[in-house]
Amino acid sequence: TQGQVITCKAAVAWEPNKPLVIEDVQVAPPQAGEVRIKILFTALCHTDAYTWSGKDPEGLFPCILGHEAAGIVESVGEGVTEVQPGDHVIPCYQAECRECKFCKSGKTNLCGKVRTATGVGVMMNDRKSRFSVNGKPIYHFMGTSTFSQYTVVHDVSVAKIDTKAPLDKVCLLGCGVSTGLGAVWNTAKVEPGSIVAVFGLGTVGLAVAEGAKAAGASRIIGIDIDSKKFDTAKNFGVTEFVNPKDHDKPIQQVLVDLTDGGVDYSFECIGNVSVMRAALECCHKGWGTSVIVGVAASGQEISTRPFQLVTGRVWKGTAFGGFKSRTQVPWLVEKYMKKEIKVDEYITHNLTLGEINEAFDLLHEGGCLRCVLKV
Ligand code: NAD
Ligand code: AHE
Ligand code: ZN
Repeated sequence: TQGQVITCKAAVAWEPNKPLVIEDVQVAPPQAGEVRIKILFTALCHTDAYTWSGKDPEGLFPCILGHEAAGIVESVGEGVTEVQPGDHVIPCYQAECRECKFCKSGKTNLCGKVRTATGVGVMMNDRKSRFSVNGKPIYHFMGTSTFSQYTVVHDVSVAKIDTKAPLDKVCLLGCGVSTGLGAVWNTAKVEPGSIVAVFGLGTVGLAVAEGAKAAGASRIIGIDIDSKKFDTAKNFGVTEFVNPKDHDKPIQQVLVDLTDGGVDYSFECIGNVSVMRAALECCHKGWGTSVIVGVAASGQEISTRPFQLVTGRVWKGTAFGGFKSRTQVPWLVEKYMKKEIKVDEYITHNLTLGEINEAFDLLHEGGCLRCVLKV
């Protein structure tokens, strides 16, 4: 198949909010600096649902969504040296070129090399898509487009992993689990003994709890409006639960009262701007740090009294938990293989690509953390 167009099945989002359609999609061969991957497993993340909803300014239609996956390299374009056909890989929506201003700064995991293309659904080389249906181009998404049996990505967006790692599990390290762990370890740098608050106990929030437990946090307070989340959350390290619906006071006040003045670290893992405010304001005066992980819709803005920051609270955000993707995803896979981090526990459902619309329905129900699709 090398050098040839591949026709395969992919789930195409033709329009916002309209059911995805399994189509025969033509996938062009990889050009210079590109890699074509046979995707074997992909999970769904809340961000896929967000873009599908039409609220993401970077969501262009028609497109192929999906960014939490694992597969095997099918072929590589000219000049690609770091992976070859047969390698097991995880596509990374956050690239790592190791040579741009961002990569060389030592201050961020963001990479600038291909970001201008991935934000508008095309490849960097010719600013065109490698996907088409009957000659009509279909946009890429987040530089990954994993809801397809084959996808083409930039070589700077491919993490090569241990061939012994189970792809139906480690696909989760392509987004949600890594993001939550990294938010704690890289962005907040939580110290032993800290009091931590986690807003939203989906996969990302539970991974924050897991990371906080590993970092030695003394109290991990989970906040969710769905009390059913609390039982599972215990297994990920959450030590106390608060349901805002059980209180008349604002949730930030409830937490300040519970913690003798506020938490050391808080994490917003929902994407709700009023919760982001509460997460900042429940932090301890003088040092409390709040990390925004959730993605809020276009047009939404955060606010608080500047006095909150003047008096020492710190507001931060994180993309992919601050992990350098190509370098550290293989390391996260190794940690999983050594049973140092959980992954299997986040998988509540397994379906096939053909059942993707049911999988999205599940994502909106409380009982689903991650649903892994066999592609
Ligand atoms: P999820 O939907 O599984 O989890 C969200 C949780 O928040 C649910 O348990 C829900 O009951 C709870 N919730 C909703 N409204 C609430 C409220 N007002 N107060 C308290 N709890 C509330 O989502 P997820 O897959 O875990 O993703 C969480 C967020 O993180 C999403 O916005 C996603 O887009 C974003 N995300 C960001 C990054 C990043 O790199 N920054 C990476 C992955 C995901
Ligand atoms: N396109 C959206 C923003 C989306 C967003 O913030 N994405 C996160 C990853 S979410 C993964 O589930 C991210 O890493 N952002 C940094 C980046 O470079 O995209 C919008 O609102 O425009
Ligand atoms: Zn995601």
